[in-house]
Amino acid sequence: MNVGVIGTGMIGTEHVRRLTSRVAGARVTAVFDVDTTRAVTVGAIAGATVHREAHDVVDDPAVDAVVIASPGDTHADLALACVAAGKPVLCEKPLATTSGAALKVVEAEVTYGRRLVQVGFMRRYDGGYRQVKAALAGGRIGDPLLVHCVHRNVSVPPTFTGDMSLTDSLVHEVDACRWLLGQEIVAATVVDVPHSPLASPELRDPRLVLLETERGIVVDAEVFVNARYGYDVRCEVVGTTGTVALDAPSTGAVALDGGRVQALAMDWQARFAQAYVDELQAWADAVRRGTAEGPSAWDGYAATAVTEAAVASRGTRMRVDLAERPSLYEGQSSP
Ligand code: ISE
Repeated sequence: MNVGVIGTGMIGTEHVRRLTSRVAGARVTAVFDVDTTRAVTVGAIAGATVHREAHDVVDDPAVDAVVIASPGDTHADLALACVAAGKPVLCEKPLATTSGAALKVVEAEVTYGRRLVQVGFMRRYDGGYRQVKAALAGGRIGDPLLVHCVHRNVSVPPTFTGDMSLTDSLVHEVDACRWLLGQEIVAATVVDVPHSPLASPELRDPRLVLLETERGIVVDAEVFVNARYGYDVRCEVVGTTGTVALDAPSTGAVALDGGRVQALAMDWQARFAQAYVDELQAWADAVRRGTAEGPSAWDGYAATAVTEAAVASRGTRMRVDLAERPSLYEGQSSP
């Protein structure tokens, strides 16, 4: 399967490396980036053709499937182009920056008649999250009542502005909770907390967000993108008879000088390294079988609708009014 990769920044470069050396049955044959020098360097990893425009990757007759890893505000347009060309696409999150734009992708796919879009919610492929999901599915903790989520980044680049802690970071908690609980989120409230002096005031960092599901489960999600000490993602589901908590991949514990230290990943590439490989492998396998099975365009739309409500919240409870879910997405909670 020949893959075209649009966007060769941090995540795009890693996807090219993974598709080249870790994923079976796929190879990267075309790339594009607004920074041509970067595209040439990354393209050389795979011996790929470097295109002059993003859309040229989609239109390249030798490209069977596309990975979109360009900035978020370009995603919806490119995903629509892939659907119009009938090409399967793995689109990094968020699917779109507005719920209206995400819904257009859903509608285009419904018109096309079968799923072509997978959204890059890689946590669904993480071993720890899968254990939590299995414990819930097996009824091990009874009925879920509430969920505690923590999402802490060491720091963010200067390009990370304003509401991106909701649209780019919280969006993972939103998808993880929808998937774990098998329910839509119907309301979001951002609670004001004191801001870290180490973060730009524009960021309002950290943030505490309350999410409510359609059956009344409440999620409290802390997003702190300048936590400094490490990349720390936590999730604990509290049920009627027990709780289940996410384990991070083991890094070993070093006992030294009267203490015991457990290393943390310093960024998501390290923390979710295996999840990214498994996500790409599952995507490639599904595409080669002529199916699409991972997080769908509907999941991308629903998550964007929730983060949009969170952005609008500023202390007030905002309802999330979703469109009606098309039958194309019924029964989809994979992987
Ligand atoms: C980033 O874009 C990601 O997707 C990471 O998984 C997330 O942890 C980080 O907060 C985002 O900025």
